[in-house]
Amino acid sequence: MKMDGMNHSGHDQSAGMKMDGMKTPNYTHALTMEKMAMGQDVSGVDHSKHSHDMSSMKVDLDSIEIPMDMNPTLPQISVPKKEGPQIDMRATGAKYRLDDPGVGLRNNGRKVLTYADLRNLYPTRHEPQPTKELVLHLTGNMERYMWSIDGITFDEAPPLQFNFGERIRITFINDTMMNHPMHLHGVWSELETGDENHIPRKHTVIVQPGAKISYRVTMNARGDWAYHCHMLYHMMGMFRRVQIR
Ligand SMILES: [Cu+2]
Repeated sequence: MKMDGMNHSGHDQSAGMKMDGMKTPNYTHALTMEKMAMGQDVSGVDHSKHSHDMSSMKVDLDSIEIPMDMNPTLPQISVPKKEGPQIDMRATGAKYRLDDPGVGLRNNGRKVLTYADLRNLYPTRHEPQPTKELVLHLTGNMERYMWSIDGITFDEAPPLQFNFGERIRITFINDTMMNHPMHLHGVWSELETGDENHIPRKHTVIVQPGAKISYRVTMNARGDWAYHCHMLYHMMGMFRRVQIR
């Protein structure tokens, strides 16, 4: 079976997971913060022409960007994991690659929009920082076309349980060579793009092969919710029940 135009037969695993020199998003806000700390103007207004106009003292709030810590130290939620033939590869050194257009769309001469370009039109709501992190590995065996999360399929997995109102950071590491659009029902997935002030709120978040992605969730909807990959053929394994109590 051939998928996504990739030839999976007999591929070298290390070569297969090699990143093509991709980098994490370039954040300009650190520099912006530095300038502001030094008392420099960051609003882009030329104050020299109207230095007596008090309105020019106004700081453009939109330009104040708070650096986002992409590797915060948070207590980890422990989840069961299983090794075995259901996992045929691991993404060692998975990185945030939000600016990567993805397989087949890189360096093709066109501007390709990526998650790094996604910006909420409205300022981020004032939500507390997450208190815990849930790290999940998207796992599989390409040859056997088996899919799982942390090596465990839906029928074997205990539900993921959260307390109502909890603020959680979820990080996915995609150990496979396919994209997995992960959908957590019932609550918003607030994607970490690097821009702390305009965090996009999503339902489904695509996790690219060999990549890492993080988002924040406020568990503010009581009930049992589906959490799954949106690829129909992956869903049986890449599925979890989420319980918010
Ligand atoms: Cu999938």
